[in-house]
Amino acid sequence: MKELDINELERRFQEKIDKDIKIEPNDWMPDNYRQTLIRQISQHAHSEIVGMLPEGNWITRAPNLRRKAVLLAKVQDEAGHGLYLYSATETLGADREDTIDDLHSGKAKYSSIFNYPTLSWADMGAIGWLVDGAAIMNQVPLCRCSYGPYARAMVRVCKEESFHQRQGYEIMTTLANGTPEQKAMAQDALNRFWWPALMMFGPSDKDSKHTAQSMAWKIKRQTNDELRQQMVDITVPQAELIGLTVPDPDLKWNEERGHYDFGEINWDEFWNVVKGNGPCNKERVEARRKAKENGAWVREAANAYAAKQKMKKAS
Ligand code: FAQ
Repeated sequence: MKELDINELERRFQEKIDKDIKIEPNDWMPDNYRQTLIRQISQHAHSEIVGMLPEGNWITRAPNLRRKAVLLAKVQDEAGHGLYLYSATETLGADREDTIDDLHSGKAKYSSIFNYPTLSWADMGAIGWLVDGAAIMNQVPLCRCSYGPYARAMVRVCKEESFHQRQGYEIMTTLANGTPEQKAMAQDALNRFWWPALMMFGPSDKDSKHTAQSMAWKIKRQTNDELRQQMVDITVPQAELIGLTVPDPDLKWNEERGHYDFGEINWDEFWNVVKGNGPCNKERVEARRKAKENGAWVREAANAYAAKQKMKKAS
């Protein structure tokens, strides 16, 4: 194709983006747009799947049948989110097995938050409230992402995340209104998950290498810092309402800005976890590798069955 043609294709593509017309799988798109989406959506899919592990750890230890049933449903929802997202990645021409292999080899990232351990039942509350809360904050704008399949997947995902957030906050509310020991457990979970939840939004805008281009393409609709600020503004009053204290001595309402000021994130900790050196990184990737190994017989049986069906049809 001539240089001029590519320029024209790019011009038309950007015009669609500017007019808020969705880009669909068979539409022409610049290679970098495709690669950016494959990177973000596959990492998002990995996050959903790895994100099942910290909570999966508590299904057998839920305090009663109702809590167990709800947690089981929530963890299954995360599996569903992972599957929609892997499918969305496939619409861009990526091979699902390759993207999963990238997770297992450490080449692909997944959200830093899932590299922290879940030490008590209250962590199920903190994850639902804060982690799903942060996920919703980040994903509601993604429902307006310029790439159709990702935007549409996000609509359903956000509805389910909203139920997850409420169940987490309900656990925290129950514990915070319980015995002093239960309240202390809830506070301890908030203390451990607050900062990692704020880190989920990614590096500060000045250090975010992808934001400017992703905003121009309307993949991202808000910057990492804007979303983080919204999370703080919405969550602090929720903590106050149930009598818990956000572990940030610099947290203060700023009347002039109409926002909370908050302390500096420990970016060394963030990058350390992103690079694979968090408390549970190795354990998480190992669990996913083992799951793939242990499921090999299912894939083989399914392939054998599919081949047999094909032969039957052909004969
Ligand atoms: N952890 O230039 P930016 C959930 C990487 S789903 C690890 O700002 P971008 C549901 C980033 O990939 C949670 N790595 O990048 C659930 C990039 O590296 P690369 C996941 C991170 O893409 C709840 C580099 O740093 N949600 O929780 C993180 O513009 C409960 C530079 O960063 C999504 O994936 C991080 N926190 O913005 C499940 C949402 N932050 O790729 C179970 C979709 C940044 O060049 C239980 N993704 N990095 O090697 C996004 O919105 C964006 O990709 C951001 C990062 C905002 C995560």
